[in-house]
Amino acid sequence: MSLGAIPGTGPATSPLTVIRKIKRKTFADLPTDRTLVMGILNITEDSFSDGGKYLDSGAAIDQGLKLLYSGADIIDVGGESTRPGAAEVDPQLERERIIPVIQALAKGGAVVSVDTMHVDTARAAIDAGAHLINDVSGLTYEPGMPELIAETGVPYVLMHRRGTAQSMVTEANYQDVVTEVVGELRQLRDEFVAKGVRPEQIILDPGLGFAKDAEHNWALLAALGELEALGHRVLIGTSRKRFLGELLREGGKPRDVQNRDAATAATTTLAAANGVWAVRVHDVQSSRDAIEVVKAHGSH
Ligand code: PMM
Repeated sequence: MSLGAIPGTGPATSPLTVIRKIKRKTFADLPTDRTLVMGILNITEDSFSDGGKYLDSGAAIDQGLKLLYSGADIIDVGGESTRPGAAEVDPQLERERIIPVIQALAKGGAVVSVDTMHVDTARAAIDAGAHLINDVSGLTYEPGMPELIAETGVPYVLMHRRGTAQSMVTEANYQDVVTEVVGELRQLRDEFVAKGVRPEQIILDPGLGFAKDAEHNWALLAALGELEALGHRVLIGTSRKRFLGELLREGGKPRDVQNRDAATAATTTLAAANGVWAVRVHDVQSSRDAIEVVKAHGSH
């Protein structure tokens, strides 16, 4: 889809005119009567599902608009892969990848979230129009991040992860994964609040797949209420992840990454039925549909 294809704009309208005509959205405009869908836009070389597809800004903006028009409430833009073993991306390169895309999508009427662990990138993203910061650094967050979030007042996803992309596979050791993840998130939350972040800015995420194996992920999914009991919005990311591929093994091998969307939508159903605030997914429509089903069911 090109920018000129935004509904109601007519074929002769230039993309820039189109963008100027669209009302910018704010975080407060997001629906509050159902679970939200955050569409994933990775501008990276090596993300496990969409790596290498959107390195060109035009392709990334087109994909962001596609996500938006298939029903995404939020577009999560990332310039650094978080997969286990992924090489770190220079924050300058990360910014070059994501800033033009954030600017275009925010102008185009999207609520934009930015998947970054870097304070300088988070600041540049907010200046470019991003509405929330999605930080997967977990227990290894950068100094200065709480202060930035307190100063700007933007919503902030505090995700659980032990170790770095290099070390997290070996750090998936828990006696009681639910108690430990909830306890570590509570501790992180307290650190952010002590530095001036308002509790309502904080969105908690158990970080499925980040220093967690399949059993850990299933245990956390079965105990979402314990996380919600901390009193914050909850976000989860299951989309196309390895634990779904392992569940659906075929011919002795995990199900292919591109063929895990039905399973992802099933986890969205579980999340929505448990009152989760938002799900982070690659395929937006199947999760939006699942949420509508849960909403209709709940209204009878
Ligand atoms: N998962 C990935 C990346 N970012 N952010 C949050 N908040 N939660 C997640 O579970 C999460 C994330 C990895 O998936 P990707 O490589 O498909 O983006």
